[in-house]
Amino acid sequence: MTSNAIEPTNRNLYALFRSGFADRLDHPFLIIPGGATLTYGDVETRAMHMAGALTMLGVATGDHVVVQIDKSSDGVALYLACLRMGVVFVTLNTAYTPDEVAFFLGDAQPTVFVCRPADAATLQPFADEAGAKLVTLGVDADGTLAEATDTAPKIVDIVDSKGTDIACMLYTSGTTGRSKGAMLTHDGLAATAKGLHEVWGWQRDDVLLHVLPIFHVHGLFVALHPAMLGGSSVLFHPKFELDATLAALPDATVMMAVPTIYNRLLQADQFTPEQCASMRVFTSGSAPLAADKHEDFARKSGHVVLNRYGMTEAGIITSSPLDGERPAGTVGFAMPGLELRVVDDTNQPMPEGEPGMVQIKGDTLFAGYWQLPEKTASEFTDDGFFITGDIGRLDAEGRLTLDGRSGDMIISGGFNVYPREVELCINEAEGVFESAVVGLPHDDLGEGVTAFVVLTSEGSANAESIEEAIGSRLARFKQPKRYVFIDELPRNAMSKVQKVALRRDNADLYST
Ligand code: MCA
Repeated sequence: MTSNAIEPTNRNLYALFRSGFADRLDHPFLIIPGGATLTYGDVETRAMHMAGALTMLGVATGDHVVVQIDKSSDGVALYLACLRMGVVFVTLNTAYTPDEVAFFLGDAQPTVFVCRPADAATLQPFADEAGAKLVTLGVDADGTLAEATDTAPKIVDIVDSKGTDIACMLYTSGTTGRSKGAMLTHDGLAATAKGLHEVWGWQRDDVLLHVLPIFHVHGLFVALHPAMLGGSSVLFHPKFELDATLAALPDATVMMAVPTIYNRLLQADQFTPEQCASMRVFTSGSAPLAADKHEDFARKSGHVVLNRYGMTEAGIITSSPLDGERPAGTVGFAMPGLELRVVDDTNQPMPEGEPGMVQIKGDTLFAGYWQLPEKTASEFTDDGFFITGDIGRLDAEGRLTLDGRSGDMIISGGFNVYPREVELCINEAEGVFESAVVGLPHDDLGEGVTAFVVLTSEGSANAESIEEAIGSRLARFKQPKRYVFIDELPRNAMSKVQKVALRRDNADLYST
């Protein structure tokens, strides 16, 4: 049985989801391990009251609400409240430091900033600076926003949105190290949700095992959205924890995760075909799944992982088929309605099997970077294709294999890390002359953030002193796992740092 979703006239994304669960308000939606089970009706009612609380805080349609909170059912209700109100939901990685949050608040200029109760005192000055009201939301329905919601009126209307209205804004960094707000529309997110619902054969009685954060595309749009569209249940884990995940597998039918999570399952004796007997599909993305791990996974679980390829700016771009071959190392075929090409420097299609730049055009694409029209324009070709920055090749059937990235972005445990941002911080540390940051093969995280550092002539910096200097400025996951001190950085004739050489000559740093 598939979703009852019909095409509502109101293009508000919430209206689309509701058409999928309207007849299932008593059906379990968020099943929290060792905790409550909330039905679709419970979460919707909470979202209506939360919309009332936000309205009383002065939030209006079109405003930005920035959120940095731990994963919780109230966090989902807050997201749905923003959708219903036509408010732009801007969610931040909980690992971001106050310095990083200060940048996002200044850039996004929210009416309200929702943070964890424990962070309120530290972040209040940054909210004040940005002119945002600060409220708090904890994981046990605690915090000032939760309290306000308990007594706020219900707002039962869903704002009539245009499909081109912005629903969410997610920050993604770039080669310059400056984060950019990717504006995602109701229609764009709806296209991704409907595409995944179709391509992954979503069943209303599916049970999604959800162990990812919901501050990124993967956990929020790729996982939660198709589940809501189907009115399906979600085993809503606060975060990935190996034993809890293994224990939940027999109750689930669908799991989505990053390769690091699957790598860890592979190491567990309890990860067996019997433990996975109820599972229908394991999807993997946000980082490449190594071919050997893909094969190990099939041997251990009896399931062939379904790889897919996505980006914050584009949602899911390609997916391996639900029924059909899923060769290791490939990421499948372009999603329905998406045009994909692999081209050379003149935007001419590459011959079959030859690597080139992946470019895409379609309904799931973002509406641009917030307040950066020139930067946005520079990432599109004259004929309207978005330049992904990823290098790939197509086989005779149109199946995509990714070969890497044209820039030097690192993907660590599924999180994107932009070397320039890290280098700028390290270079300001006492005693450092310059640095180069690269990703090196790391069995658990995929790539380990690694810094090659040249000291000033009288410099006496070391790993501890640099960590001290950058600790409050960069989220932990961005901070180098290793520091390698060298006399000089390898450079070519144009004195450009040769990161390829650093990667080649240090490939086994984490395996020795
Ligand atoms: C945690 N740590 C990390 C990472 N995660 N270090 C590097 N890279 C990471 N990804 C560090 C913490 O800072 C901490 O360091 C130590 O590891 C243990 O922290 P803990 O929270 O316990 O980490 P974990 O449980 O080991 O987390 C690993 C994880 C997590 C479960 C793989 O990183 C995760 O949930 N990743 C999913 C990311 C995601 O959702 N990506 C989707 C992006 P210390 O002890 O020193 O403080 S969306 C996307 O990419 C596109 C659009 C797409 O296609 O999906």
